[in-house]
Amino acid sequence: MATIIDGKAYAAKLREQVGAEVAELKTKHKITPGLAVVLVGADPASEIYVNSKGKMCREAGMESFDFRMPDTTTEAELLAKIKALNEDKKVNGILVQLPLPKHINESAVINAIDPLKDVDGFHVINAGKLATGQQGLVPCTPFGCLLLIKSVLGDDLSGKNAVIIGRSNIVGKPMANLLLNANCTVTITHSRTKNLAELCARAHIVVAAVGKPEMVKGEWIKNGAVVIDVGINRITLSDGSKKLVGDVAFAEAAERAKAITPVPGGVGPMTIACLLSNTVKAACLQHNIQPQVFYPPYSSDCFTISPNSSSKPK
Ligand code: NAP
Ligand code: LUD
Repeated sequence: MATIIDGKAYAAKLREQVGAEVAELKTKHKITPGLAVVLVGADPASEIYVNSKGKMCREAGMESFDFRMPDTTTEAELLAKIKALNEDKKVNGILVQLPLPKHINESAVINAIDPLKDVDGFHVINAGKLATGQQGLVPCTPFGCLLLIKSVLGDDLSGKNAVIIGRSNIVGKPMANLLLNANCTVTITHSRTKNLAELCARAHIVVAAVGKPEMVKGEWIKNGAVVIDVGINRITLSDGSKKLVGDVAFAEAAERAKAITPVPGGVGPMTIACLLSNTVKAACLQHNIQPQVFYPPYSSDCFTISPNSSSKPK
């Protein structure tokens, strides 16, 4: 039976380390990192994530600036908001929660964010830096996945076969680049991929980011693989109750995997913890200070398998 990777506990530990770095930035440099989160519209799931981002930001000792805009907001109005946040010295990180209403061009909005404040790592400059192996801000979800993978396999992932299911700009592609930079042999798969089950069967690492409930079957998984389930799907059971499930058939996959992330309590909490870490990183970069938490290299050696140990980052 697989070890269940406790993303919630790892995320709490990472937030604790971020909090310690924030405290040091305040005392040594008189800087309080600030994160601005912009939500356009009232999607219930987005509201939950955005509230949680603000709360955890404040708990880590940072400033949180919340902006709620109606779903009738025009692209020009949103771009004007971003311009103001780019110019605001108290704001070190800017995040525009996705998805945006259909009438707004997402890339135009993302690319209007100052790349040094782009704590989502979605700006084309940060995407390009990641793709060419240069330091930049890295997307939170795949970065969290990498840390969870390293918590199981250690820092050296050289030569591992990694199969990523999904090729979105926010998860699949940056995940592939992170694992490629870590010397894995990476296969990116998507809706047109043939023989997905056979490709998965050769993978030491499987990352599923599809958005299809329990699509990845236990029999696709190689014995001893590490399985990271990014999917968040809200399904309705036959008795009418609602349940959150991932993209992986968890019980089946857990019979073969070495380690597997649950949904909820796996990748989701890591996304938010990595956002806080990116905000501190951004504040440091803007003030020419060397950041500490996971920067560089993307080491997990301060992030031991025991989530309860209180070791400080090295
Ligand atoms: P997305 O933009 O919808 O991309 C989904 C990807 O899955 C696409 O590349 C698509 O292929 C591929 N796909 C669809 N059906 C497939 C199939 N039958 N076989 C193989 N590939 C298939 O989604 P996303 O934004 O990456 O998110 C994926 C999931 O992760 C969602 O459930 C989302 O809610 C969740 N998520 C969770 C977090 C977190 O923090 N836990 C963060 C972000 C996203 P094509 O490119 O060919 O269409
Ligand atoms: N947009 C994200 N849109 C959606 N789950 C998140 C997320 C926490 N610009 C921008 O935060 O990084 C983003 N940047 N995203 N997501 C998804 C994606 C965005 C998803 C789940 C969770 C963030 C989370 O904490 C909990 C868990 O898995 O344990 C469960 C809570 C729940 O109801 O999903």
